[in-house]
Amino acid sequence: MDKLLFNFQKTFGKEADFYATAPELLYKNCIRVNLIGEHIDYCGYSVLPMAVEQKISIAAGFNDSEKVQIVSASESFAKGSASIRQLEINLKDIHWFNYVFCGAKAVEELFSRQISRGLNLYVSGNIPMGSGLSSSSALVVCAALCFLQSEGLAGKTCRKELSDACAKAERHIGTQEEIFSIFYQSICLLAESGQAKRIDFNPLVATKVQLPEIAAFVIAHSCTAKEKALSNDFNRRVIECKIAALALQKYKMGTISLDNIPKLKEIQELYKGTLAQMVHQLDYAFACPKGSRQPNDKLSRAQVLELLDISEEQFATKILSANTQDVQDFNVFKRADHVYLEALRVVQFENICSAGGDNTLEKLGILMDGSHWSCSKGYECSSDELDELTNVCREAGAYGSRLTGAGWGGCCVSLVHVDKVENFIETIKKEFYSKNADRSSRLPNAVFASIPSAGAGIFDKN
Ligand code: NG1
Ligand code: MG
Repeated sequence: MDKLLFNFQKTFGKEADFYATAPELLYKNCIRVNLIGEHIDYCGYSVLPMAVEQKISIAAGFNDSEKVQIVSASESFAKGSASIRQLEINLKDIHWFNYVFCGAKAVEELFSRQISRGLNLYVSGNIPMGSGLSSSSALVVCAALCFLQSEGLAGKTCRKELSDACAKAERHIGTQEEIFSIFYQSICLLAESGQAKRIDFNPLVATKVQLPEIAAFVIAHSCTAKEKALSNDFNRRVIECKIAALALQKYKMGTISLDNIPKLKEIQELYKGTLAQMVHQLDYAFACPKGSRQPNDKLSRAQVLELLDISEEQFATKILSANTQDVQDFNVFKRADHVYLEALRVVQFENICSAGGDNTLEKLGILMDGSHWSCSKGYECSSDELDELTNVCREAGAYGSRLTGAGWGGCCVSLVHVDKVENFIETIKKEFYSKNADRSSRLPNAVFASIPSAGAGIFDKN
């Protein structure tokens, strides 16, 4: 920590103001690893993340320039600066430091007022962006904590309110599902020592899930990263889920509510069916009467309009997002199929944890592998490297291994017996990381065993 303060002083030529007087834990934020439940939060379904040790830290100090100035400990990260009167994010020119501006926006929106004082921020952390470990959201939350403090607002909000505000603020960077993707922020803020949480949405509730004592989770980076703000792959999936929900609504009701697009979970409530039954409903809703198309085929834009009985204009304005306007085909069935089965795996994972007994790790591992293949084949959000890495992990003795976070790169998480962690890590170093120079250069930060840890520290005194 001394190093952080030292570097702040070296960079900005004066001491970090409130870091120096603040307790150790201020402005640190943990990251989370999602154990199971991928790409279902924005469909309304619960997910099961765990907070881990790795942290982002920010040292902060006032400046008189009415600017927010941001420097990263990593030299490959550009410096950022913006006037406090114009903390706008240019979506055509996204940089890592925009997540800091999102944190400022969260505070502005939460208290309906503008940031009033310039701030110098020095950011350090050992987690790369685009790792699938919510590093971006951890940065948003961590920055928001700094602005709360600098504006004299610390202690005037609670974790839930702040999670919500941070999640909404991440939309400034083009992530589409603002409100529903709050699980990042929420686990960052709601995590408690030694626990995984089931996070439910609407209303936001975090419920403790006791993991087996012999379970360790090893997180390993695939050495390829994907920043989802830079492509439309993520938002495209969100749209495909919306189309699926509308198609199911149409099949059941004969009409659709374009002004209030239902989530797949609300559709399940409409059908009053189990998750497994919903998978069958998909077959009916997407069956093609003339047999010219299989239910799981891609739909062309014209077929979507026909299925939902809407105009091109309604489609473009009510359903598509800014960066999906030009998309011509939609993989609707496969995406919804993944969502319902993945939601079911989350329920099963939690049930197995609470039942305990024989073969618990084996059972959890099967669910994790199932989740990975569903992400890879059904949601198509894996990558060659992630498929390779998860295979290496399984062969090295993991009970199960899966990509975590949005995917297309980033990390995987593997379930390993606590006594086998060291051996396991040695094996994957040999079988994956030593395969080329780029991979080996990323060690030792690329792999770590997770120690469930406490969430962001600013509220810990209250
Ligand atoms: P990552 O890759 O950790 O940023 C993204 C979404 C999550 C969730 C996962 C997939 C944001 C801010 N994050 O996570 O809400 O949908 O993908 O499960 O949109
Ligand atoms: Mg992210």
